[in-house]
Amino acid sequence: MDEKKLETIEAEKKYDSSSIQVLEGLEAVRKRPGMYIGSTGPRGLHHLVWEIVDNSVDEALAGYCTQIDVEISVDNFGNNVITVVDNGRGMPTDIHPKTHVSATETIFTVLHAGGKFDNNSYKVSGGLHGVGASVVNALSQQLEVYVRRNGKVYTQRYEKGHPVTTLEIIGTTEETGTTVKFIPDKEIFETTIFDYETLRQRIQELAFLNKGLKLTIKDSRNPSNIKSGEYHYEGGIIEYVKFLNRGKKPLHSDVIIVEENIEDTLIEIAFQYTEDYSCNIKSFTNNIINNEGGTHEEGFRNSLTRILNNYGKNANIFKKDESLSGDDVREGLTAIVSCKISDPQFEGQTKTKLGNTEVRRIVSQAMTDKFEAYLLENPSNAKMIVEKSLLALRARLAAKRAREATRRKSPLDSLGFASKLSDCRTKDPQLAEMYIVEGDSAGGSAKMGRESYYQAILPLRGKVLNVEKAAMSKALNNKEILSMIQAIGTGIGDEMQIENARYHKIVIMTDADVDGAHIRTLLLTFFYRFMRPIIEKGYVYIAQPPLYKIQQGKKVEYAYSDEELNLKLSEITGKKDIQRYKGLGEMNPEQLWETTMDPKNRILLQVTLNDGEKADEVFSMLMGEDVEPRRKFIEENAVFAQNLDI
Ligand code: 0R9
Repeated sequence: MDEKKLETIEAEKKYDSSSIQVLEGLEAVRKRPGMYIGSTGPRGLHHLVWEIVDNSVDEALAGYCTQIDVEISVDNFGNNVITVVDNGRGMPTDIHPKTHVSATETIFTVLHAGGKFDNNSYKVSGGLHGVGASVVNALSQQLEVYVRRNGKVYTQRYEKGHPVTTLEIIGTTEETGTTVKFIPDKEIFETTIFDYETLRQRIQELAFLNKGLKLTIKDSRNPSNIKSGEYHYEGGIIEYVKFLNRGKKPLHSDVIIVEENIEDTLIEIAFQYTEDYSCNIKSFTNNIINNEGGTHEEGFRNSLTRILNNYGKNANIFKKDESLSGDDVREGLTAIVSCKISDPQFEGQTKTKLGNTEVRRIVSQAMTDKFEAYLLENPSNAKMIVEKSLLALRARLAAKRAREATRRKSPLDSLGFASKLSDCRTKDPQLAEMYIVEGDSAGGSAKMGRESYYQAILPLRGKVLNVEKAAMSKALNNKEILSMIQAIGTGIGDEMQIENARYHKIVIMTDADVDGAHIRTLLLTFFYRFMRPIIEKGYVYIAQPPLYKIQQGKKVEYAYSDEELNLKLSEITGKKDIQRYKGLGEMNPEQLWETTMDPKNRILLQVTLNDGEKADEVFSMLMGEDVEPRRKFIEENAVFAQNLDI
């Protein structure tokens, strides 16, 4: 609540009027929930849990809470119930002099009350998070709080944000802590069913990001299938890096840690090189992931390049004129960059990019202090890291020379070979679409069926690209992948310029079989690793061809899922013919246009960063040495790849 409102309340000195003011605030939340929690879909729903858990994490950061438990259960009416328990000091329960109600009630009924009452110094929530317990309360059909403090147990109950009891004492206890139990309001949310895996993953992430803090999760909704997890990492982000590198071969056994508190900004960086070629940097501010990076990540990247170049020069490892680029020093790198700061500024498309400029310098200073010392103290690891980067540099230069050589030999196009791209006529990227189509025959149908003014077709031959056999580095040298890079027009990696994208829709169209799933995984992994901005901008889509054709006399209908097929069949009486499409090649040009390419009928799934990350994991798994998960992937995708958003 802002200063002005508090003054009005104080002037009126009346409990009733103040509580009316308060409720006005929460009505606004119910009227426009999206403004406070982002959406009323599954994301917004899960956000409620993080609002409550964040308060407990803040108490842990203040040094008073060591354990947080989250449970999903159901009540007698089948509603999902969330319970969050912490063992902190317990929320203050005393009557607040300005609002004339207990601090607990104020926290749950006044918008943004948190900052007014706590000591502020440790509260680090930022971004969409930290809007507080009152928002959760406003959007819950029921909420109960239990406070264990001063030897007593206090409780209060609310409905849709309104208190229905006063804060009362119901018992005694030796313990301290806070419990919040809530049922999201069905009138507000599109769904009120929580996803265990979503909650579990974030809880594990919070455990990695807050070393020493124990977090547990339990899903007791189905008595015959109770799920639970316990996460507690004394090593914090060091263990996070080890976790991300499981299944990869580390180049050096230890995880390098840079930890410093400079100008009230806590910087924690953990990183380790592997024999892999990809780079995985995750950055966080106040426990919230920054998908678009920001000044902390820039500081880290820049200093990594600077420090390794300095070391290589001083140790006489480089041949003359050799200088490592950012891409070179990041090959095979896994890193967590986490900062905790009291006034985070966010920018970028999704407001997930850290903007505080001072952080760049602070991270750079911390890296100089700690990573330079590490290299001097661990000369054999230092040499391995610099030499790995050097290999990347030399491979990059060799590939460039080879490209230039072919270009001179045959002036077919800038890549030195005839691309199979059938381009569209428009040059307006906002209108232009590129279909990446598996197989020459489907490519042919797509070419004939398309609307050539705005649809370009690039056929990729499936066999060539079987990801089981092709490492990402091979994919990079693959002619078809190269023509795809050329067609998109942005370049890749460090040199990528998103504003040069020639299409704002890049549609992956593959068969619904194992090969198709492989190729899709490869392409998504490739985009995720080398052209991430096109995913961030939402330019990448997955086409969804129909699975069935239903013919009754002359009438033809299509079904895109088994459910749809059953529904359509139940509506049809009489003789019908059902064809199950095994590949795009089975459709003629008109059918392909009508079902999969015509904006009027087609279903396109927009790829998110999360999809890219998952594809990257699947890809690593497919490349890995473990046969079992690969067999499972093939089994799951063999019948039909229904789960298109892997
Ligand atoms: C289960 C979810 N837990 C919480 O929401 C929670 C809030 C909270 C808290 C304090 C301690 N534990 C908590 N758990 C706290 C206590 C004190 C000072 N600051 C914070 C204290 O004892 O002095 N609070 C978060 C906001 C507030 N308390 C406050 F505004 F009421 F002070």
